Amino acid sequence: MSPSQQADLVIVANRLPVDRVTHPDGSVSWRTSPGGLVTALEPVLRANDGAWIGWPGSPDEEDVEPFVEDGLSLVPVSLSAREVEEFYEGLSNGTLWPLYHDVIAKPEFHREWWESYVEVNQRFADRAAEVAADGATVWVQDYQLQLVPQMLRTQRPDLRIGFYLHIPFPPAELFSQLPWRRQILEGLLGADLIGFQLPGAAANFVRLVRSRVGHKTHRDTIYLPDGRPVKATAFPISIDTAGFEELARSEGVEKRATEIREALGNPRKIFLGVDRLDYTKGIHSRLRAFGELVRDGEIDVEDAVFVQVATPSRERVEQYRILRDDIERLVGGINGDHGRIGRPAISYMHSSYPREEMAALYRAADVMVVTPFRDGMNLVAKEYVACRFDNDGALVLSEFAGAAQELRQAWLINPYDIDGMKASLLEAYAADSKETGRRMRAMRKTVVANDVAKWAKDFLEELVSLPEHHDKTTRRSRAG
Ligand code: GDG
Repeated sequence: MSPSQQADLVIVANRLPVDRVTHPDGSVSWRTSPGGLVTALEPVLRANDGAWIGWPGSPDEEDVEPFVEDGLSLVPVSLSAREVEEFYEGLSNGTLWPLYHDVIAKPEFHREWWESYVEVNQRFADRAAEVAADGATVWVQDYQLQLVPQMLRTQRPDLRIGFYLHIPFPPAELFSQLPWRRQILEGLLGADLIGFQLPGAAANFVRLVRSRVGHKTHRDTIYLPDGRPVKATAFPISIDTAGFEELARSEGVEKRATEIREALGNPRKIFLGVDRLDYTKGIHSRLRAFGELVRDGEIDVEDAVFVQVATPSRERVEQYRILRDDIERLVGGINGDHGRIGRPAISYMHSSYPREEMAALYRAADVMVVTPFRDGMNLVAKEYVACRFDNDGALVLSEFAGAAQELRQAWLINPYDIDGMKASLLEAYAADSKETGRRMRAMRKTVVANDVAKWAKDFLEELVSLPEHHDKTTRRSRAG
């Protein structure tokens, strides 16, 4: 698609898959930020004259024209500094994120944040309405854009509209706290197909629509008063499994994994945690559990080390700053009490790394520790499995991560139960290669068979194959 044409497939996401870089002379260039989503959608976008609508990632008053980068048509939506504060950091990450994750942190409700959310959603919907060709498929992503499906349908009833929620969808008891609950439900119902990570989330949504909006439902389908059906069902997301495995097998990564082990003093076992620094991820609890095992003499710092990578995230949001301080205090305390010269109990990095370094860490780690209190899926757990082509390595995984529904052979834990977590960490630490191999082989089968390309294909095939709803009064006529 050239910037002036319309697209048959449109992805609408909060972020563009590129970062805007402004140089000292004022010129602008773009740096690709390849994530799982773009890897999955790139082939379909190329095959379907696709376009991607999103925010380029820095507050910016002036509009940037659509452009083509590496063969992908990108349509930037700008946000002002105030909108970043109110729509993005505010309603998206200060209200919806904690509300949808079991209220682990207290959600804040501010009316001016909501107004900004509505305005920004409208801007994304307007952009999509301009860019989508007649009868095109539009796929809206995630919790920042839940009003877009309905806003878009009002302007363009000819479109096929899909929506995918990457985070959990909460039970009615929690969702009902939201002052704008009805608007969100109605916003989502503008879609023909709404995808969730897990069947439980889809069931929460259908139940809420029945009780709060009053529409008829049957299993995973909602019937709107005009007869239009909306399907709400689970499509568990995944990763580019083959891509990760290939990277993990590369000479550079293998060499780097050896270097990492050496730099850590070649301990017998390496525990690893890799997370965005977020209070949903259970980083503090897992480090506390590990610290207690060291304190109790169950684990010796001469034998084992815990490597924790915490990627900087949402640093302007107060709760994230508090969390960072808490974790750093805990790590300092544990290392101060139990570390020896050249042998810290925990090696902590507040930093982000290239994909190659992530793969090398996964290769170097004997026990991968993933302990969220609530997580839509958790891709880190799947990436670890994808990189273990040697069928070795132990995965300790919270039962509250979506991934636990598929990776049943992990050591499943309850992150609220510190003693239980300690027992599982010890078991995984002591497991022999026969045991880890048995578990890893089974998990690898799952992750190889269900990769992100299959996820995208399953969703889009379902979306286009849904029976067409003929409502002549609302169909858009191009000729007229
Ligand atoms: C949301 C949902 C759902 C992390 N640090 C670095 C880095 N990462 C990459 C990981 C992984 C991704 O970021 C994190 O994905 P998760 O799934 O673990 O978690 P969220 O960011 O919370 O994602 C989640 C996901 O959406 C997809 O639907 O699974 O439940 O919360 O891919 O590898 N990558 C690089 N450097 C880092 O320092 N290169």
